Amino acid sequence: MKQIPINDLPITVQLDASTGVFTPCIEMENRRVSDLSMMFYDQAAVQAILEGGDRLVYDIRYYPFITSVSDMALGTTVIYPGKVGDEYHMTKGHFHARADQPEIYYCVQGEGFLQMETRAGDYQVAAWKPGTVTHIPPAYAHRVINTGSTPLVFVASFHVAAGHDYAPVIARGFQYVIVERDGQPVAVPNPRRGS
Ligand code: M6P
Ligand code: ZN
Repeated sequence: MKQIPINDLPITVQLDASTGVFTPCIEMENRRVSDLSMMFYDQAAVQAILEGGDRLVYDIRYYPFITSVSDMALGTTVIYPGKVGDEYHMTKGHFHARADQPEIYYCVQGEGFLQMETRAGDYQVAAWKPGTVTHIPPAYAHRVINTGSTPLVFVASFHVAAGHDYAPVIARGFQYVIVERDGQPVAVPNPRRGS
């Protein structure tokens, strides 16, 4: 994240829940299929998309609230509808680099799932629709999947120091992948985990 000046005064931003855009915003990132190339299980489908010129999967917006005492951040993510092979568009997913840091995710638009998994293998999933709020305990990796036909928008609240650890998710993924079968989202065992 950028270096943000300390501000001990209250800050208010205005969110458009249909787009995830809030104003003012400090930082924005785009994530494309190329950024998630290791995350989707169907590597042939990934290559076919990349040969055709890549594709936007989601946007992230951040506002780190830096005070002289402690630093919360606001994030919004909009995951555009689509699939790579039969696997729905999703975030990369991450553990927090700091093992004592939880996070709150709040779905404001769209439908999908939040997958959560500990390093020891406890797997949990929450079905999401607008208004669903999930507390993600510190030890759980977290990934959001958009299984709908419209953008999925969620709000995140976390401590700036939490950090992102993507390595275990790149290496193994989550226990299940969410794929389309007969027009419906279903969870199937992740082929990358082996049997
Ligand atoms: C939320 C927060 C961010 C995170 C983003 C996308 O906005 O959890 O910290 O970066 O979602 O998730 P990921 O980094 O896993 O792609
Ligand atoms: Zn997080």
